[in-house]
Amino acid sequence: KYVFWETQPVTQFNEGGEIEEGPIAAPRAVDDVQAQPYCLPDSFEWCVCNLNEDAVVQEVYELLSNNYVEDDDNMFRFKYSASFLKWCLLCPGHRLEWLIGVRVKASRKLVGFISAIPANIRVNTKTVAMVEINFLCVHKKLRAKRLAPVLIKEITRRVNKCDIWQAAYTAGVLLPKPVATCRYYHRSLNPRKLIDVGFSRLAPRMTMARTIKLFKLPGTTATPGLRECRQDDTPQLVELLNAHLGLYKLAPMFTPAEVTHWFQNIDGVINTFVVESPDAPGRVTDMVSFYTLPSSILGHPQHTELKAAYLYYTIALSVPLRQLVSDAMVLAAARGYDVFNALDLMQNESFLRDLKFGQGDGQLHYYLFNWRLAGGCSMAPQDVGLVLM
Ligand code: NHW
Ligand code: EN5
Repeated sequence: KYVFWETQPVTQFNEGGEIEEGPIAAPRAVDDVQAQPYCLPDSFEWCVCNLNEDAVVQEVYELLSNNYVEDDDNMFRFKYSASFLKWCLLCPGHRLEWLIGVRVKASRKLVGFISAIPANIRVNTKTVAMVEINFLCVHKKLRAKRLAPVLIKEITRRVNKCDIWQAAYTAGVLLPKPVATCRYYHRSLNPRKLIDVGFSRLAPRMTMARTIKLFKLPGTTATPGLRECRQDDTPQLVELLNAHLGLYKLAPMFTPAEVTHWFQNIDGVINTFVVESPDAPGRVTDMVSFYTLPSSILGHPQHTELKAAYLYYTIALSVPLRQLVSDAMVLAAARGYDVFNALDLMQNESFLRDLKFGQGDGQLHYYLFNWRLAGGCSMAPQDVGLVLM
């Protein structure tokens, strides 16, 4: 039973019937939103995590490195880098009061976090000013004390104070009620290490030598005109992205400032490549991007970190998507990544098998806060055009 989520404006599991698509809770005025922060247990206090300060980024980085998401068998834990957190959370339109920390009053130790960033998200025909919620984390020693609902209510209040009433978020856990459920797929770049650390296994009747050969990638990319994205590509990318994302039922709408921010090249954070047409110099026809999210390898004597690339947004117009993603993997392999990950959303199913991805044991549920789909229904992974970090 979902004691907290039953009280929230989210689609419940038992819903159905003739309900219309749109907000779940009646619209309210900003002035009617509670002015006071929610109460925390006595020994804790709220803080704003100003990620422009290196010492604060370091505290958030350490909280997440030690307490954030693990796989089902607790073998790996996400280890977002400090520079990744800055890229992700200091995006266009960010508000510092939406980077919420919880500290122990006595020691000032950071023990909780949640973040919101603004995003225009289209659901079917309606584009809604929303926030994306991410990095909800409570220190391991303070689990199951109902702190998470307080963090969620407080960020809801602060976002509502800015006249925003909807949110999108993803989670590996099942909550009321996913708008879509995607699967993770993994493509080995460094099979020996993946097998050594228990991320993958040697297939039956396969030797290590044959496995390494199976996953070997070409030394160079196949697409003529493929190059790193530059800031002056933004106008063309805005057009390409917003047109392409129109194919999906759930997708962001990017402003030029957002395209410049989300599709740049920051070593070890985000990589974006475009195809500049060999026939029409200056004309961008395709793009592929991936972000870097390493995981700590828990309790392994030799290896401590798994270097993973996650496929972000792609647009394939002049070459097959399979070729663009293959080139992205070649570039990732050359940069020393161990594994290349993707979800089965957008048109990704079209290349997963050919490019030797295998299904992972993790799922990713997509959720909307205060927005219901017609009839309380959900959509297929291929209808999802939104990738969150
Ligand atoms: S998903 C990653 C979330 N983080 C982790 O998994 C890190 C490791 N785990 C923890 O830190 C990406 C804790 O286990 C957390 C829960 C903090 C997860 N989302 O405090 P209690 C995101 O960041 C519900 C939502 O006792 P705890 C997205 C749970 O069902 N709810 O548990 C975040 C229960 O409610 P119920 C979650 O283990 C989206 C209640 O929390 C959840 O000490 C947030 C128990 O609380 C999750 N991932 O702390 C929602 N995990 O109804 C945003 C558990 O069952 C909504 N719960 O009684 C929108 C807000 C903005 C709106 C604006 C208009
Ligand atoms: C919100 N933005 O479960 C994020 N990862 O499959 C929060 N499995 O890495 C949401 N268990 O299958 C987080 N190897 C939800 C995901 C949480 C992390 C998670 C899964 C995704 C994962 C790996 C390791 C499993 C270790 C044991 C996995 C098999 C891969 C193999 C590669 C070669 C071909 C066959 C498959």
